[in-house]
Amino acid sequence: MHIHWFPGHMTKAIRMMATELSRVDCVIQVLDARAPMSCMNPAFDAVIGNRPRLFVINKYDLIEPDDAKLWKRYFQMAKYNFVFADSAHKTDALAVKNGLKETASVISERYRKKGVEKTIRAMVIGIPNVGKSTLINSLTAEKKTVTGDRPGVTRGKQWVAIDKYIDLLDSPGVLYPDFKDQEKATRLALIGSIKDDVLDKCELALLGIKILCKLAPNKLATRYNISDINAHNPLGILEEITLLRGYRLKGDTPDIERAASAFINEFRKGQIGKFVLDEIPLL
Ligand SMILES: Nc1nc2c(ncn2[C@@H]2O[C@H](COP(=O)(O)OP(=O)(O)O)[C@@H](O)[C@H]2O)c(=O)[nH]1
Ligand SMILES: [Mg+2]
Repeated sequence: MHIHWFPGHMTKAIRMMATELSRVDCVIQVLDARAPMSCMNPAFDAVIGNRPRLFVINKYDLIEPDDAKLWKRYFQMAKYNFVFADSAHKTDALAVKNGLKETASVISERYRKKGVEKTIRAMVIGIPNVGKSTLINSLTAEKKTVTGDRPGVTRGKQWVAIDKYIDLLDSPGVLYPDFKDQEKATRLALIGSIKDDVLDKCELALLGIKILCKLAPNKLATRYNISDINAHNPLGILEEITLLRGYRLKGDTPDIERAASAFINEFRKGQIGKFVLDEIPLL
């Protein structure tokens, strides 16, 4: 399977982003903690320019604390402003707000000297499905933006007042073209950042199973009750899942596609376990 992951509207989205960015003070770039490197979009860097940027390493609940420590070290060494967040459970709202205020302090200080308490206008950017809208919701009392576990749910622009000093602008997820790096494409597909309709579910599930067999075969074995996981290749494992779950089509044919969908959905929700798909770079 060759994953084509640069639908045409993404180029337009980058252009729109550049226009919106001219009206904001700083940027919150949301990354998925399971693949933060793959979520970095080189096309963003050019349009962000020298605006202050806070990385929110989101879906923190879907990785192990030891891996979080390694990411923390990496982001510190790279001298990035960053915070971890589990937006789905709204546990880190204060840390995110403080991180943003600190990141934007150069700007607020400049205004403060003139006696003005500046409202920081920040644009929340990132590739699809990393949790941009959920993050904004987690910072407000009421539900204000639309979220969904599929790319492309956010369209149009909406400013949300977080408090007296922070306004946030949600944005549609933007991917970048990198046709050659299919490993990255696979990771992005597994975390749900590439539209499912351009993917072959069975092939993606097989690639995912292959990765998990390397990372933590025991977690896979436990989730699906596979007793001799090392004796199977990825297809064998997917067949086992189909069998053990009793997924069948009419006429009793095994419904392998249903097993593939189940695997992908359960992986995305963290039900198989906590995994980091990207290699953590050593600086
Ligand atoms: N486990 C977990 N899921 C999250 C978190 N943040 C967002 N999600 C889920 O990820 C999916 C995509 O979220 P959404 O906010 O629509 O992403 P967006 O496309 O970047 O705006 C939704 O199913 C959210 O519930 C998080 O911190 N932890
Ligand atoms: Mg959204």
